[in-house]
Amino acid sequence: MTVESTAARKTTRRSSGAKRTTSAASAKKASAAKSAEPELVQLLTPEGERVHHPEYDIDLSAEELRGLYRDMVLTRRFDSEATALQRQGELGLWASLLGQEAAQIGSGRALRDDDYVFPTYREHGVAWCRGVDPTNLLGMFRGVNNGGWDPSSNNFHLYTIVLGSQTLHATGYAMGIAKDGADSAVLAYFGDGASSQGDVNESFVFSAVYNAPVVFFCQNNQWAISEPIEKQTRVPLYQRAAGFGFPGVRVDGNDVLACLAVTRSALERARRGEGPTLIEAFTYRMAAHTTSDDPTRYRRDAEREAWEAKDPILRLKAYLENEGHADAAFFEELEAESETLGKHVREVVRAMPVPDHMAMFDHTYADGHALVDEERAQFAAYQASFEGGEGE
Ligand SMILES: Cc1ncc(C[n+]2csc(CCOP(=O)(O)OP(=O)(O)O)c2C)c(N)n1
Ligand SMILES: [Mg+2]
Repeated sequence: MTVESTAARKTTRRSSGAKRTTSAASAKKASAAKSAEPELVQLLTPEGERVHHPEYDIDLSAEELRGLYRDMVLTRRFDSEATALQRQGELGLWASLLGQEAAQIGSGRALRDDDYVFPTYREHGVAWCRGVDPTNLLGMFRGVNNGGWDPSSNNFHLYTIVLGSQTLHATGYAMGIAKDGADSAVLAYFGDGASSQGDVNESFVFSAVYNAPVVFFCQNNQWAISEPIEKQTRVPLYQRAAGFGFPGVRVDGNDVLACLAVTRSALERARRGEGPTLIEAFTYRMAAHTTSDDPTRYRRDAEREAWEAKDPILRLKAYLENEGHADAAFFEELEAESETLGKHVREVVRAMPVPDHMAMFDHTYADGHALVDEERAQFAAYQASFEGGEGE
């Protein structure tokens, strides 16, 4: 063999090696791109086609499917009624859940009665699943009470407006029930914006190291008022769980079946003593942040329109119809039930008693307080300063 030919062979080898490297690199790149695409657990496509998932699946009867549909329709009706009441001046404010019905009904229906829920201020669908009278949610938004209900009667904690704080309450509660030896679990809701709060990250640390039976359900509705998700995180939110040492999963938040299956599985895991799970429900806030917000100032109509095609109610309706699981009579009855609910909500809100202004001082401290007494006296004098003495 000549020197040239050896050199030539070497070159050939090198060049084919280089080729291999190139194709291996591009394959690696392609697979990295693929794995960078976060997996979304989905059981019902936006077109209403049933698909299967190797890890999460669910077998529901036609009646159960109709039940989920009914929950979503009535929740949406309640919500739109509340928005209308605010526009009519009957409520001071409303935070709509429009678009998030599947995330809330799916996760809410995964709960057992003895499980405990810590909501934010937007979980009207979960409240519905817990059997909280929807009109109870409206007192605070009308400004006639402090937003109270008895959390222990439905295992549904009070609405929490201080972002993320409820995840710590949930973690502490979960650590407590674990010490009691109960096999129930805790479900804590929060938003994509709240995921940046220290409280949420602290609750991840505590729940992980104490193996607390809590499921964190993050509704990533893509916006925190006017801040887009890109301003909250550089990685898909569910992937954060790995850094704390527990599983995270991203579910199609507009797919009620997938939300039910994934939440049920995470709650079961918590009950078995295997610790927390982070569920990221990938969804969209179709309405404004609250009735005080104008989303046209910071987001495009086209974005909302793209999500309208993924509507959680329409896709289940398509599935029910295609499979013959619901007939025209079912949809008609539900429409009538919806009307009745709307009327009931309007009547109850308008009849809510106007509280005695002085009553706000009554329950600040159980045993009274000198400062509160002083404030009470000042406020009484202020009221008396108006003509008629009532401050009206
Ligand atoms: C600790 C705290 N900081 C700021 C606010 C004001 N605030 C109320 S709602 C909100 C955005 C929350 O966004 P996200 O967590 O995504 O929930 P979403 O409203 O989208 O359901 C902010 C900043 C607050 N309530 N609490
Ligand atoms: Mg949000």
